[in-house]
Amino acid sequence: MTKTICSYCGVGCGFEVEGKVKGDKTHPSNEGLICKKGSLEDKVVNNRILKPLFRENKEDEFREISYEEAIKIVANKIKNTSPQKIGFYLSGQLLNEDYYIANKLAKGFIKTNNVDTNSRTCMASAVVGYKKVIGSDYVPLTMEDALNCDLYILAGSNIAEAHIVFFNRVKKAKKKGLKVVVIDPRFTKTAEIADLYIDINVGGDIYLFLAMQRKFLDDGMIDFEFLRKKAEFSEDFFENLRQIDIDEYLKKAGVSKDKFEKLIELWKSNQNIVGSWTMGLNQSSEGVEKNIAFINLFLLTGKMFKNLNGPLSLTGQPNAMGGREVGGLATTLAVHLDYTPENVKKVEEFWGTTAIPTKIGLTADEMVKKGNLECLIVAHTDPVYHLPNRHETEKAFRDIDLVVELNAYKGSETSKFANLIIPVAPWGEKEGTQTNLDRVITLQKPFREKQAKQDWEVFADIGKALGFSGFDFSSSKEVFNEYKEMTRLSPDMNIYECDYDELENKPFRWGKNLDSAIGGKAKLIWIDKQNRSLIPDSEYPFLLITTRLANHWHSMTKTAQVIKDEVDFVEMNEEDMKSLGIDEGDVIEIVSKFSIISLKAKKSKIKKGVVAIPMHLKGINYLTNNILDPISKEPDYNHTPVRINIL
Ligand SMILES: Nc1nc2c(c(=O)[nH]1)N[C@H]1C(S)=C(S)[C@@H](COP(=O)(O)OP(=O)(O)OC[C@H]3O[C@@H](n4cnc5c(=O)[nH]c(N)nc54)[C@H](O)[C@@H]3O)O[C@H]1N2
Ligand SMILES: Nc1nc2c(c(=O)[nH]1)N[C@H]1C(S)=C(S)[C@@H](COP(=O)(O)OP(=O)(O)OC[C@H]3O[C@@H](n4cnc5c(=O)[nH]c(N)nc54)[C@H](O)[C@@H]3O)O[C@H]1N2
Ligand code: SF4
Ligand SMILES: [Mo]
Repeated sequence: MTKTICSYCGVGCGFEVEGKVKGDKTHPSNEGLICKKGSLEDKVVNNRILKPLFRENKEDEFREISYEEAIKIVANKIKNTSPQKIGFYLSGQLLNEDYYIANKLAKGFIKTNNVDTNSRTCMASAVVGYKKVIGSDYVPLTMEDALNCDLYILAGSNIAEAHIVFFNRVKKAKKKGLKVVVIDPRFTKTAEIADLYIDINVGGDIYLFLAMQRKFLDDGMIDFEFLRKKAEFSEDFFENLRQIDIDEYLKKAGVSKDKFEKLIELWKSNQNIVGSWTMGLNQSSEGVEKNIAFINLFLLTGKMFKNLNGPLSLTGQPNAMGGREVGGLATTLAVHLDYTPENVKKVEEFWGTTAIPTKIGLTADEMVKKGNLECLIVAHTDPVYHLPNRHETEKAFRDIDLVVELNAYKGSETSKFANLIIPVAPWGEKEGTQTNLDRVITLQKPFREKQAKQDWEVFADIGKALGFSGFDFSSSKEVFNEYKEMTRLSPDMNIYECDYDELENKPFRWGKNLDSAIGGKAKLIWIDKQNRSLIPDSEYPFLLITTRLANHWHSMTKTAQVIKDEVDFVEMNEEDMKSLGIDEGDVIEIVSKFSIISLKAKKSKIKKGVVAIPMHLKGINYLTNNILDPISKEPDYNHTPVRINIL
């Protein structure tokens, strides 16, 4: 029997593999539970890439080359390209060891700061929100806090499909009295278990959160004693709040007075309150503001920095937290250290290098579309599929001289634009560590023969081919041990205390003293509604949002091999369908300013005027707009005006 961890979502369920995959009863994240796609993960074996493939020009056919030749091609290109023209596009699905070596190679030795990850499209708004309010991006709460509090509020988060095992634990906690509120423009499977469902307008969140804050002020719910002790704030905040007209803001939020009163009553009558959010808040042109406005609800009422209270952002990918910790985002240097002259010096000393870039680099979408890159290395992610406004993405990829893809499976959208594809070992064959959404590090162990090198080995081979020292590792454990030593450079990360060999049986939650560390001071920041998104008009009267399904994982390179659930449909409000004369199953065209897609119509309890398409559809981002949040640079995936054409 091999103990390992699921490589899909951020819940990070522990597995036992022996003939089949079972949930590990001793693992703190899942206590033996497992979801369908997790239980089928060991059945994903087809469609592997086993030989490096190369083509000089993107129009040519690929030809097989040797691994040594592949590494030589990358090393030669890097040698002959200025560092600013080289980019690394990483992933919240890489293991800590993969991330660590990629980051060390890129920032420390090739000396490019153009290192970013698909987490930019996912968690970046939460990262910035936390940093602005509590000064660091540590995610202070755990799933246990949510399960044991009195009231759990989920805004823009459909855990029934996206964090399934956690959802099942929430359902159990409900039997013991936990109350649940769901704020979502769709009546989701999560909403089905809610005590209160708030059918918010798409993009209406800040209006609702401000109306709540004004009501907190009117009803004497603000904990000024707590604020004076724990927060920096100015009186202007409350002056601004007094200008908010609750009725007007509720109308703009699309929320009825009755539901609003019920929500306030729940807030008043419950002692311990936890709030979570995912893409419904993050993926927005005002993602950072949505995050701060939500966190402010907890700060204002003193429901922060104490057990069972506060904002718990739910990370989506299995190791997006690890990526944030290692330093995979363009906005951090390494081990949660920002780009300051002192930090650069510390990191240079640790890695035994000099002249590390001193400024943050380009973020994901910018790197691809505005970076004028000559060489881009993509690992464990499919940016051609997942970046917004795909026509622009494709053009940018065509213009990059050498696109290198590290993948384990065939058929990614990025592979269509790659010059070189290097095979790697996937889950089941590779080894290393993963940090789940509440800071638990678990070992991912192999249980099959390895058919290719794993991601970090490829990065290390590139480093060695370039003549750099510091890339001679013989195992994932050696890499982890160097990384864990590096965490001593951070004031709060105590990952150096954990033991690689013990991780197999004893997952390690880092940051046990963190709650007090970040319980220092918060900033109460005034936020008002922004208007940066595209607005529906008579030509494009509907708003498109894009959402997840329980049994598929993103572009489905793995899940489509074992699960046949359909993804080619568009959810619509029943009344909208009726007034347009559309029946369930009719094929209709969804047209945005950027493209057209034909899909089957499906009835849904979704807000009128909103349509939803599964983000798993490979061509989904031909439709989406290219607006980014100005600070987090996270795309506005959930706000594209569209019209419906009946065929
Ligand atoms: N099965 C499965 N699970 C996954 C994944 C997967 O691919 N498949 N991916 C993982 C990853 S990487 C992530 S990031 C997470 C994402 O997890 P979630 O964010 O929970 O999933 P989504 O379905 O993308 O979006 C969440 C909800 O936001 C709502 N929403 C849209 N616009 C708004 C808005 O303006 N306001 C509010 N309040 N709500 C809005 C949508 O209706 C949707 O129900 O899932 C993770 N888990
Ligand atoms: N419209 C719209 N777009 C979105 C979103 C949305 O909600 N709506 N969500 C955004 C979010 S939150 C996310 S996280 C992204 C996800 O988007 P992606 O990260 O692009 O999606 P995946 O399908 O998970 O891509 C993972 C790739 O890694 C490959 N792979 C599997 N195992 C290994 C391995 O061990 N090593 C390597 N090197 N490769 C491997 C897979 O075959 C696959 O090609 O999409 C973003 N884009
Ligand atoms: S809930 Fe997430 S981590 Fe757990 S088995 Fe399912 S996909 Fe894997
Ligand atoms: Mo994500």
